[in-house]
Amino acid sequence: MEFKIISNTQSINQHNDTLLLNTAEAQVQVSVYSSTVIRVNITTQANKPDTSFAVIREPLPDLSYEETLQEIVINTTALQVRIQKDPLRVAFYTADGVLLSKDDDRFATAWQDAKVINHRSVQPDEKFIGLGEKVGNLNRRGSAYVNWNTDAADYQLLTDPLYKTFPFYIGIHSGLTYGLFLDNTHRSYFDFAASTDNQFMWIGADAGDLNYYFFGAQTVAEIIKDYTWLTGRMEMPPLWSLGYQQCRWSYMSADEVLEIAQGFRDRQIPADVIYCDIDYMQDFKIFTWNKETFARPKDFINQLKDINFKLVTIVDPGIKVEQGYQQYDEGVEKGYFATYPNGENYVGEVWPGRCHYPDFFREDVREWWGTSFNTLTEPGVDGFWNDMNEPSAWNQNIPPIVKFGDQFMPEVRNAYGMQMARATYEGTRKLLGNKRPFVLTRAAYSGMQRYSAVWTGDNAATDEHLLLGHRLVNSLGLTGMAFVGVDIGGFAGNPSPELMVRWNSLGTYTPMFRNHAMKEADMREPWRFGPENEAIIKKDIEQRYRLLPYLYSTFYEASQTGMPVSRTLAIDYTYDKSVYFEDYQNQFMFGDALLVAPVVSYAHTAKVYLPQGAWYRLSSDERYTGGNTYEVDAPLTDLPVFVKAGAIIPMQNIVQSTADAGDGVMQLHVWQGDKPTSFIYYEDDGNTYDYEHGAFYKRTISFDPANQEVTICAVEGSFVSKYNKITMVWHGFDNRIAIQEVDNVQDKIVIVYKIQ
Ligand code: MIG
Repeated sequence: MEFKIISNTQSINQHNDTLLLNTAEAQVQVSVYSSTVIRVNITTQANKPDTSFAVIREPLPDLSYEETLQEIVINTTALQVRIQKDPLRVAFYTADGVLLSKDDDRFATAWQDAKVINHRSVQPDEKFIGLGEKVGNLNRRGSAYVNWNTDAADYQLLTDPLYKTFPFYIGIHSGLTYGLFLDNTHRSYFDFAASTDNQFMWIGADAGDLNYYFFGAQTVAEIIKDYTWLTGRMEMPPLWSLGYQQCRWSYMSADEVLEIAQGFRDRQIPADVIYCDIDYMQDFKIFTWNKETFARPKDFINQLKDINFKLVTIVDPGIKVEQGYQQYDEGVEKGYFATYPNGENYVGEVWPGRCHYPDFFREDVREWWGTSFNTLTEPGVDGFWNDMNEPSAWNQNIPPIVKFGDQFMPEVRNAYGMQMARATYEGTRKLLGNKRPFVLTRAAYSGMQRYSAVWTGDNAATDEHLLLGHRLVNSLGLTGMAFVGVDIGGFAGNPSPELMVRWNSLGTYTPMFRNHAMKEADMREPWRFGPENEAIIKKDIEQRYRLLPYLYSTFYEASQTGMPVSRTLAIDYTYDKSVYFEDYQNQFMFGDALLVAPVVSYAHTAKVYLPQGAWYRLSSDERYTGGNTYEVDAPLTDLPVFVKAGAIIPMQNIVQSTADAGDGVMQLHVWQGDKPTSFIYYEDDGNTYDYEHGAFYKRTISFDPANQEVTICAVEGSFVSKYNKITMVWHGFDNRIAIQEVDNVQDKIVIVYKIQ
């Protein structure tokens, strides 16, 4: 095996925005994207085209550096990049010279044949968070992971890899933060000092460049903001996709879909979305409808629309090998499929039998795929679920000689699912005109948030999966994915009624709230668990609908700053050791104001850690002093949820779906606190892209404890709010709780409430 470590700098040049340092082994290319974002690309193929699936920004046009005998220094207002010349070593410091992160002095960047490995020094108190959909603890120190998108059916608590690749982590030490994104789609490796020698950590990839972006902002939130500036942010999701979603593998006929949807309306359990899993198709042929069981798709979707349900249908990448099937014929004729090196189309087996795999890396193939959705959009499907796009071939290996265009499968596998979901998004967006499509994907790569929501694949109906699932949601949030769901109830197996109730109550506080079960599982709808449990499930779904104005505004924040909706406490309480303890690591903030403590189904009390500040139990307004742990009641009827003192939370009355106009009253809840707070309320039509042209309604609401005042600032945007009245609901303002109402919610004026 050939082994090399990067050695002395032989030449230093500047090419436009990039500093080029040559050693005998490689070229080191350094460019500055912003004062807090630096790219370092260590490449052995300096002349190959520079492309990325993730990055949507360019470096700053000019770069300046200082050179001394020993080193090269690039200064930004926030950072110092110090590159030692002999041997070449890269280090990042704050502007005032405090070390953030650097190469391991001995091994730095090294190669074993094509494999590139970067060894980095580790600080004694250093913690690591991130990497997206990865099992294990919030603090990843001591764990090692591989990125290789995998159909991880039956995954367990320590299974790695799973479906997605987000090679981005955040390091925390000495009261400092930094982030590192390794933009390389080959199989990649992250070892967070998991080796017995814990003096260093290493990251690497089977081949390709050591192409990384270093983030030096000094809060986790700012690092996420920079990472999503670099890789893009989500658009506003359709409002209906934030409602309750009912899925199953599969509702077997149009009649059954309608019956289930009607079941929600009959029982007055709010819901917005129902799904068709693979059995709606004819012989699992993508873009077809089963001729018998889904004979008249338009009729049945219209019936769903009449009762305010949206339909989401699944698509897999595998195109059935069958002459006369449109997508097969077109794909073969145009050469749209992945091939062997001799030009034959690769064949893998999945649901339809023998299949070809579209080459989603090509623009013409993505366009073709996108237009194929007309058989779904034309009858009225609104959401598009992308499964099996790791890609899966019954979980068998795809031979490494399979090619997507010029590239072999191992080079780009980790981005295949992303390109499929991108094709789905771009195509359906065109087909739907001005309406927002909802796209959901299982496989993903960094930047996925620009096109699609994700869910965490085939979990199981166990308490351990409930806890792990929410950690996955929170960790995905650190890597730009705000719109995330897990199969509520657990995909495989049958939840006990207690687990179903408990998991559903956590679903209320999960960015995407979808109940899903596998084929062999018992029916999973809210009314399958007896009347008492149904009542609790209904109440928790109703709570989701009450919170929608808050949730939608929180998604707006995600679209503007990349801040996730479900936030590990490590974002706001980065240096509080307790948030990393195994007992508390599952807790999270749902938006800015609500702290949620997931609880297993068999426990009826919970040990909860409340970070510093004051907190109120949402269900009782009982006040708690933060910086402490508490043993709190956690009956199945009342998941422990706490409100941060000073919080401002807009709510609404219970509606049966997001299409329901409601009573026109916004309930603006404010909890007493001793620090000034504010909340950006955001609303638009929830359905179209008109918000991009000013048709939104935005107001900053602030609470001033010194003057005991709540101010609702003037409206920005041209959209007319659906609420014609605001009701103030005060919490913790002893004896002064009074409900006040105001009618002029549309006015472009400042409303001030004097409390008392
Ligand atoms: O081979 O479409 O993760 O959500 O229900 C299984 C059937 C294929 C896996 C997905 C799951 C979906 C199922 N799919």
